[in-house]
Amino acid sequence: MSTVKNIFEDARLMLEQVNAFTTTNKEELEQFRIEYLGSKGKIKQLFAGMRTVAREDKRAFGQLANSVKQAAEQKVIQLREALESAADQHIEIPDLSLPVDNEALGSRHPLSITKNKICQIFAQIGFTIVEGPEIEDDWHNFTALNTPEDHPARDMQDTFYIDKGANPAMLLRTHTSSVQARVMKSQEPPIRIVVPGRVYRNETISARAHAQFHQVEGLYIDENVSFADLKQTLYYFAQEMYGKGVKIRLRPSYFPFTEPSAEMDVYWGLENENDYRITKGTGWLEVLGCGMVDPAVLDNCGIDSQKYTGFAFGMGIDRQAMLKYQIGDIRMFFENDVRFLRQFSSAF
Ligand code: 2NM
Repeated sequence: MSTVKNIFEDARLMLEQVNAFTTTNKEELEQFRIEYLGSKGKIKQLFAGMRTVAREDKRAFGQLANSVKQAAEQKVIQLREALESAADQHIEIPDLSLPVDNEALGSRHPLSITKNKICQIFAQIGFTIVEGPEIEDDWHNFTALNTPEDHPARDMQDTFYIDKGANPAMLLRTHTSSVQARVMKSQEPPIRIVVPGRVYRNETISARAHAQFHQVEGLYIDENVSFADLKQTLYYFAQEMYGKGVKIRLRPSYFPFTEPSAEMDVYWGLENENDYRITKGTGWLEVLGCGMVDPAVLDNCGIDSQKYTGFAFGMGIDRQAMLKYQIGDIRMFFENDVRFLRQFSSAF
């Protein structure tokens, strides 16, 4: 039989045990409830011990026993709620030993695939790939390239000016030739470069035209570079790009920075209605512009036009990619819709 002192101590110990109890298991909680609060439970026995307590201590003991009972009841309610809310949230501990799902690989953008193909063809015959700023000054974009002050391309309608008041005016480059002007200014011939990149023109956006598009331009300057070199280089390019049997033709044209200037067509064929549409009924498809670099351009950039000659060419990447992949709307390139993007190979 417990002494009075011991029964007080038993109660305090029980309170501590009740407060310290915890579980996330339903069965364990039920066992706890029966053990403490059941009809033959520890708390019932505690109250039964009241008769051994001296009269003057009964009140204090009663309070202590009640606090044990309340603590046990509270504990059962609190743990039951915690269990129910965990069940509501369907908390499941994941199996950390399972292998992870592989993330799907990204795919190369169709413009990048086309750009890389064009650059690789020229790299194979000794051209170096150069890139430069998209925000340019008026001098590198126009003046150096022999574009007169009153040329319509300089018009606000065609060019996005960032600061027309600045001297020189600042703009978004309208072609990548601005980079070629930079290279000519800073390097001695021989120069053999291709410049890929994004360019900007103030166009009304439609399925066929965009205010941003992509170009690859090329430049070759050395002693005795001739139009025959230009023609043979572009023929080699056409064979690599469109197949060994390709037919090309050069038509006279005009650009401020080349003289003479030409446009190159490749023979596409007239086999179906679509061929008629894209070749405007001629069977020929225009793929690039080119020419002998105007001596004034060389002089503007500090290259002796008495000693050196050069050829240059430029082509749009977007239209070539549209033809290659049969994409009917140029805006698809810039929407970053993964349903569009993942149709292209992840290879170069
Ligand atoms: C074209 C057509 C013809 C061209 C000229 C130059 C430079 F900087 F050397 F003067 N770069 N690119 C050029 C020539 C570009 O694109 C249709």
